[in-house]
Amino acid sequence: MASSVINKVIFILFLCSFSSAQFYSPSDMCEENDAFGTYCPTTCEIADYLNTYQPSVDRDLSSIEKLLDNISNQTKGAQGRVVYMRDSTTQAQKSRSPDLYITKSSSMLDDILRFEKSIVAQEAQIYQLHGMLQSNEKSIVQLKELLLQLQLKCKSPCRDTVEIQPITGKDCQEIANKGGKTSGLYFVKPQKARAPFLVYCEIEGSGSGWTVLQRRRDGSVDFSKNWIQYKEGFGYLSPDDTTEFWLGNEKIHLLSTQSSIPYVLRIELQDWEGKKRYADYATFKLGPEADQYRLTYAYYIGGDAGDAFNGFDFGDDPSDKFYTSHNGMQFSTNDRDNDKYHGNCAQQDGSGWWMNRCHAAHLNGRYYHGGRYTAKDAGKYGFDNGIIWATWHSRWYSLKETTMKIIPINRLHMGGGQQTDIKHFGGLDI
Ligand SMILES: [Ca+2]
Repeated sequence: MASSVINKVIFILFLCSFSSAQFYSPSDMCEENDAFGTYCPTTCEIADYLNTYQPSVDRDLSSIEKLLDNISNQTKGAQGRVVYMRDSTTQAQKSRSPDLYITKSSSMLDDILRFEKSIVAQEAQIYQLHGMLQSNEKSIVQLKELLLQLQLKCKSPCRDTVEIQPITGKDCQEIANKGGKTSGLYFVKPQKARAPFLVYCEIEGSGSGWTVLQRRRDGSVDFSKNWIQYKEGFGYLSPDDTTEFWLGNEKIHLLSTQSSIPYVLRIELQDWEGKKRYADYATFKLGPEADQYRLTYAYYIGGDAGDAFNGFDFGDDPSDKFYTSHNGMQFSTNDRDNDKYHGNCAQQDGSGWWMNRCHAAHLNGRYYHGGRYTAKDAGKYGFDNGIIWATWHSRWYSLKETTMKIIPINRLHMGGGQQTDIKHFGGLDI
C-alpha cells in the first residue's frame, strides 16, 4: 500500500516536470501567486519555477518516502505482532489440552455428585436421628411417669418381707427340737462350720426338720455353674420355698458329716403331669473338697421313684448300669473333671453332679419346659442333659420339680409324708 502512494506522487511530479506547452492552459494557471506575480507564466517560467523548487520538493518527497518507509516498517512490525499474537493464541489454545478441561469438568461433576450423595445420606441420618430423638423423648416421658409412680410407692415405708426365724441349731432338726414349728429360713451352724449360714427348713407338724439342699421349681436359675459356684452355692433361698437353689457343696459337706447319727437323703420329684415320687438313701455323706466332694451312702432305703443312684440299664450296653451309678462318685463341674468318662460329662451336660460315665440320676441338669426333649434340643453334644431320674422317667424326659433334703435317720419314721415305705426303714428309729 505504501509503495502505490509513492508511485502516484512520482507520477504527478513527472507530469509537472515534462509537460509541453500544448497541454498548458493559461486560463487555468492565471491565478495570483507570489512566485508568478499577476501575469500568466510562460512554459519556461514554469520550468524555471519547477527547477527552483524541485530540490526542496525532492527533499520533501524523500522525507515523505522515509516516513512512509518508516510507517511501512511499523505496519510490517504490527502485522508481525498480529500474526505472532494470532499464532500465540492458536498455540495457547492448542497447548491447553481439551482433555484437561474435560477431566477438570468431570472431576468437578464427580465432586458435585459426591456432595449430593453425602447431603442425601446426611439428610437420611438426620431423619433417623430425629426418629430416635422422638423415641427417646417418649421413653423419657414414660420413665418420668414410672419415676412418679415409684416415688408415690416409696412414700410408704419399705417393708422387709423376708422373715428369718430367730432359732438356730446345727441343722433343721435341732431347730425343730428347739421349738421351731414353721417352715422357713433359719441360720444353722454345723459343728465344724466357722460361721452360721442360712438354710430353708421344712418343718413338719410331727416335729421333723428337713434341711433342704437343692430345689428345682421353674427353671428360673441356671444350673450350669463352675466348681466355685457349686462349692459356695447359688440361686435364691426364699421363706415361702418358691425359688431354686443349690445350697453349696461345702455346706452340704459340713452338714452331712457333723453328727454320729447318720443322715437320710430324700429325693422328691414331680413330673409335668403333676405326679410326685421320692427316693430315700441312708447315711448320706459328702466328702471334703480335698476328696472332690465325693458322694457316699450306705444303701437305698426305698421310695416309689426307684433307685436311680444305683445306675440304670438303658439297653445300649450291659455295662450301662455300672457306669451310670453314683454312689462313691466325686463331684464334677464344667471346669473340674472328676468323672469316669474320657470326656467331661459335666461340661457336656452343662451341670455340676457326681458324674460317672455319666449318669442315671441328674437333678442339676438343664431345665426343659414340658418335659420331653430330644438329642437335637440338647444342643452341641446331643447327650441327655435334662433333669433325669431314669428309674421313673426316660432319660429324654426332664422333670418339672425336684427337692434334695436331709434329716437325721432317727427322725425319718416320724415324717408325715411317705408312710407307705415305713417297712424299708423299720428298726432304724432310735
Ligand atoms: Ca472325664
